[in-house]
Amino acid sequence: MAANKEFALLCLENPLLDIQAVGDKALLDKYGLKDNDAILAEEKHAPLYEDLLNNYDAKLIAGGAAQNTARGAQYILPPNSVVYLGGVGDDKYAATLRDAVKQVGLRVEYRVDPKIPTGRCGVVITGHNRSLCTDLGAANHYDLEHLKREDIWALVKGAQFYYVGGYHFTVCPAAIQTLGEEAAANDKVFVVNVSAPFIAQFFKDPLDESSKYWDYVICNETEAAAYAESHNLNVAATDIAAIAKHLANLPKANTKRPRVAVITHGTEPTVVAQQGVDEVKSYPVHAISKEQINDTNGAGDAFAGGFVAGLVQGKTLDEAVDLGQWLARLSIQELGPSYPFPKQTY
Ligand code: 26A
Repeated sequence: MAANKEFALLCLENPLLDIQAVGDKALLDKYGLKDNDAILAEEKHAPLYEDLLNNYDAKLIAGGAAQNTARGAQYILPPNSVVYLGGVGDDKYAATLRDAVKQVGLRVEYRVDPKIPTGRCGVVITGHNRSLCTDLGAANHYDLEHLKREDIWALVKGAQFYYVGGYHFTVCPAAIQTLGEEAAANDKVFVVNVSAPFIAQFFKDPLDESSKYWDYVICNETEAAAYAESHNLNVAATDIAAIAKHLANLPKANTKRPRVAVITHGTEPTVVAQQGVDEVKSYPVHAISKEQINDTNGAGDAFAGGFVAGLVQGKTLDEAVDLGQWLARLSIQELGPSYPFPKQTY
């Protein structure tokens, strides 16, 4: 059944400003970055941001994985469908983010920390790869107190779909658990995106604690492999179908909804497994020529945005996957995790 209430979808994670530039191997090597990865910044990465701005003609673009997804879902859905929560500072970068979300009509309810700057993500583009290096800043201070604040809690209560970006497992697992419990207790839909291999490796415990609440779990092939390894699954790290099946069949709190696991795989077909169903399905992506690709920063977030928008609209699983692939195809033609204007329709 399609949700027709306002702000049916509530998303939570880390609002970041992307400082994105085309780089090269020398730049990656200088900071010890892999060409296609997402990491938390260490001390040695501190000069990266100025380096990108001063020497690589970096652009400032709204980012934060789940905020990109929330913008994507609102891009598709009717006005006032999506609200996004996360922590920012009281600064220029936060103002830039507020401007960017206005363009698609996404409502944001930030926890504003007056003392800590808004988080930023250094994005180094090399070919069709992107390396993400995040200094979380104020995003790291999101807390349960904000989620439980009366006006915010009313939004939580009003929503029927929750989408949590996996990067939030590094910040406030208690908020994630609270949303999971709320979803399971009220038969709402709880969607988690694993978001990065390091979440499956180093934030395994909070990730696993939340797994019983997952109605939908989304990841890509590298996150699936990291999950298989960190959980000692008895399958090859490349056997995406087997990993999808495993994820789909983990124990579940709300037994009224069979879980669905969705694994994207770059230009390879997207793999989908359903709890209790033997057959694993695969769906070809919406291919475009290499020349049409601007960059792949945010491709997975866009997929998730289209997919959850489909869920909110009450579409079938096949249709929701297709909507995800449609939005991903649009996003990779833009600079960074962005969507085309004037708006395209599906
Ligand atoms: C905690 N970390 C590392 C992060 C992120 C992140 N969003 C939230 N938390 N690291 C990178 N990103 C975002 O991922 C998007 C691409 O998928 C970047 O801001 C980028 O927009």
